[in-house]
Amino acid sequence: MDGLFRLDGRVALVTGAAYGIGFAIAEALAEAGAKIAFNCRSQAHLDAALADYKKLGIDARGYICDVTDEEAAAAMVADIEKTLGKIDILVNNAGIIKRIPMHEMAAEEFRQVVDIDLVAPYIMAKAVLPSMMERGRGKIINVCSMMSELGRETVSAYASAKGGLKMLTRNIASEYGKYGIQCNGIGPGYIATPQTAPLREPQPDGSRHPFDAFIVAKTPAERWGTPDDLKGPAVFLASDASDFVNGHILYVDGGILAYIGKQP
Ligand code: NAP
Ligand code: GCO
Repeated sequence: MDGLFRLDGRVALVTGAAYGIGFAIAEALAEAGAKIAFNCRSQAHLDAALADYKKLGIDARGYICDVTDEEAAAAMVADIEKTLGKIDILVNNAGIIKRIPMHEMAAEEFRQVVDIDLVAPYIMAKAVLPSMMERGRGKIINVCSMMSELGRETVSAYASAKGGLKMLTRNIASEYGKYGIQCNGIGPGYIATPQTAPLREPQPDGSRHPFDAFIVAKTPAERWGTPDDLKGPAVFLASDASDFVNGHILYVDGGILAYIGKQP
């Protein structure tokens, strides 16, 4: 069984893995034996991340690359292929959110979220697919969201992008399954990272942020998730253990999507 989940010698690119969920996923793939490449947008984040990977004994190759920039993404993929080898595993993790009521949101803000959270996974997948098709194997993992299924106030662009990402996942699976490529999604629940920090900030009187209390009550596990909660699911979807799993979204949400919410 152990071998089924091993990734020895495989090359993995995890986008936006300077910190947060992407970092934990990259750490897990490295622990399973993969060679790691990652990117982010700023030199400061890149330097801090390289130091963090080094502390864990992971020799990660880092790039400054905005995933919305098709040329830069292609150049990064070409460099990874030259230095580490052809990419076996792509994790489309980089993402942003803007919490703005839709009627107050500028079209440009909406577009920026869709560009990073939906168009960029298409750009990245397009960059790695030809070599995966040639070799007859490959794993693409798209980081989706509760908002791939649910709506909520202020996150119209994010929900539109993550709902679209769920369908891009199914479409890649449909179009490229015949080449031995699997494309699946991970749908994290509410995970404690910089992205969700504003939703957990204690109130001036020291009490819990109301959204924090709401999420704990809405989650059967009665807690926020941690980036480490995504490690096992990521290794599963990156490994031979999931070779006949395709077009699936694996929700890792402590049960949120199964639950109507705490009864009064
Ligand atoms: P985070 O803490 O904000 O980290 C985001 C990462 O993405 C950073 O490394 C950031 O680095 C990078 N990034 C953002 N835009 C980028 C771009 N255009 N090009 C390249 N890198 C970019 O977010 P997170 O909470 O770990 O979330 C990671 C993914 O999981 C996102 O797709 C998010 O939507 C999704 N997700 C999060 C949660 C949650 O509860 N936290 C739940 C469900 C889904 P730089 O700042 O240096 O660019
Ligand atoms: C929000 C949150 C969410 C989470 C996550 C849920 O404001 O509702 O940030 O969108 O980050 O994507 O799965």
